[in-house]
Amino acid sequence: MSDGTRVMWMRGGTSKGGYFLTDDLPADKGERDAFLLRVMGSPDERQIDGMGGGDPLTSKVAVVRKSQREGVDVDYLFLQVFVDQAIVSDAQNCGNILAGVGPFAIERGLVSANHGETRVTIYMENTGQIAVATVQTPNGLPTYAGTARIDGVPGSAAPVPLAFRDTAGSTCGALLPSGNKVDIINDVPCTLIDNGMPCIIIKATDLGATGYESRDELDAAETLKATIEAIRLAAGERMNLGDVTEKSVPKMMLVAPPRNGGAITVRSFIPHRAHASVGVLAAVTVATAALIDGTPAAEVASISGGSSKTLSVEHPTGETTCVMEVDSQGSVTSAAMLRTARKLMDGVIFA
Ligand code: NQM
Repeated sequence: MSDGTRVMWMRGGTSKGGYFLTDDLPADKGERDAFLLRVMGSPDERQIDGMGGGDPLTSKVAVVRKSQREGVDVDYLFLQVFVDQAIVSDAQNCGNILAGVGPFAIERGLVSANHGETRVTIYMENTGQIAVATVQTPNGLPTYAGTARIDGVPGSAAPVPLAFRDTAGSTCGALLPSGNKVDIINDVPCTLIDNGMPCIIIKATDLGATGYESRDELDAAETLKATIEAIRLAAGERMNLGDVTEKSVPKMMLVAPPRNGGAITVRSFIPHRAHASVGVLAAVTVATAALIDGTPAAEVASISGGSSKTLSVEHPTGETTCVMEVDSQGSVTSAAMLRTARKLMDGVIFA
């Protein structure tokens, strides 16, 4: 029997997964993916023979190493381990798992911490962009206890604010990869957009939904899901993503007017299961669409003026606040969001 492989299991935002050092994983991609499938127990709906929780939001992996890049502390590769298919995908980023990367990097000695708080600059390998996480390090080590609350996670924890810059076209090459604010796909007006996460944004009512459904209601809506998947497959090429049949992007975002004083309501499919809340970069991308006149998102959104805009994105389990900076042309230049993270276990895994 092997001695196992070092891993830390963490909650990052509203997701959960295994955090590995790059050097602790097989260098060969095929071997690495086979190993991670065994770690999570995929493919199997219940992931009974592994650590995954039978949900894409708990079947995630962060691979982290010290960065050789100027001004960057660590490189972070996100891997989505599919639950019921033998697929490990690096085709998307994950802003929730990102919330654990700063604390993990400090815990593993990749970054030396200050007494107080420590800014960790992270190169996100999936999209080639930078995020800055601020980690609470009162005694030169991360603390996970605190008073920050995020919807979708019970209780409170230490804040981990995340700041993003230049995320436009992260995967699709342009903010609006088709060159249009609105495309009609299968007779439905859609915005194809990528400000950190490739998303297709549709008014919920255009698909016969309200946009206020629960996660369970959406997961059970087979006809709606088939309509959404047909649009997704048709849009892949227009988003420069090629055949997206086996990809976890684009994400499908159904929008509606806010009901609780926020800016917009969203129900998302990631892409086949409904999200329990909303992804971080997906929320940033929806908020960006809401700031572009003439899009389905702008039609339902309620947004105040000013160059710094605080957009509360309402989702099935509460809301997520995005702070967006816009320039004089109204284009989004940066985004920030509050997350929290928690170290759950540190040890070795046998796979
Ligand atoms: O959009 C789930 C999550 C995500 C992605 C998914 C995310 C993001 O909530 O940045 O965080 O869309 O598969 O963890």
